[in-house]
Amino acid sequence: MKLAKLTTGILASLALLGSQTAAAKVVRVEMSVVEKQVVVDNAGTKNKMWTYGGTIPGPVVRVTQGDTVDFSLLNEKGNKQSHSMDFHAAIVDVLDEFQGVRPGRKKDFKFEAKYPGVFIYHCGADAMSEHISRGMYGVIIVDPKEGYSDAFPKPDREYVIVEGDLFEDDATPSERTNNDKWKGALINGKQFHYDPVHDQNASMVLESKPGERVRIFFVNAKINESSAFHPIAGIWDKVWDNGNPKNVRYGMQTINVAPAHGVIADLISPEGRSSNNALVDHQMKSALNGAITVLMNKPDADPKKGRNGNLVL
Ligand SMILES: [Cu+2]
Repeated sequence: MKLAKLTTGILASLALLGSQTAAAKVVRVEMSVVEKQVVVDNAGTKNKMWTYGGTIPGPVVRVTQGDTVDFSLLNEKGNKQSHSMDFHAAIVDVLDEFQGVRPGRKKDFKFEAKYPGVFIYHCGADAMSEHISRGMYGVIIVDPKEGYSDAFPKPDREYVIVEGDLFEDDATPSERTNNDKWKGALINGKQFHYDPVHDQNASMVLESKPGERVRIFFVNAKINESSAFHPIAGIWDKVWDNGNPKNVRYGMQTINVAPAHGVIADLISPEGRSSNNALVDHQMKSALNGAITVLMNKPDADPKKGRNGNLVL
């Protein structure tokens, strides 16, 4: 999903703040809340979901450390619920900026993205467990102001993967809170979204060329359970906890990602041969109910996938 494509309900535009702060920008981000039926698997099954902009996850917001996000949330007329926006990249007042917005109303607030990393955003309206597990979450990437370096190299490909919950449509807020009526794990909004091995209806996989550095921006949007993020047949070359270049770990097998947390994880496939990885939540309950993503490393990899802002397939 390209930032430039955010025109359906969402508009992101950039404006220079002034010559004094040439690097820092004001980034305008608008989102609408849409309550609708959303397809949650590759077979076309629909569930009653609540969304930012009509998709699960919502649009990827990408700014640079030091930028100011100038944000508007429109809760569309005709929606039944109040909704809100909680950017984990913001340092503000929970009783002010993150307050709920009633249907037909709009709320604006600004914040400076002070820390680099990969952060979740989500709805915090009551009951939060229902709003998040019906799909109200997304990712904001804050690129470090220093840019790339030997310690934080530029990747060849970038993909965003968000793991979320799927509950029975009629699960109540308290059932969701207790993880009752849990049905499966969503990867970017669908069970087995990129896994034709476990789901014959799946039509997409992530791709790279042999030897490329593939960077995964991973966020766990499940409401109760951690994710055990592991690249089957590979080792994470480097992992940056919270996506901050200062928090580096080397040669990791499985990364524990708490609910509402994110990591950047880099994978480098063998050079000179084709190979495949399965990026899984190694908790079997999650993996076998939807949280498996196939990454194919092959010489004829699609040149567009994971490049030029194509972060979400
Ligand atoms: Cu909400």
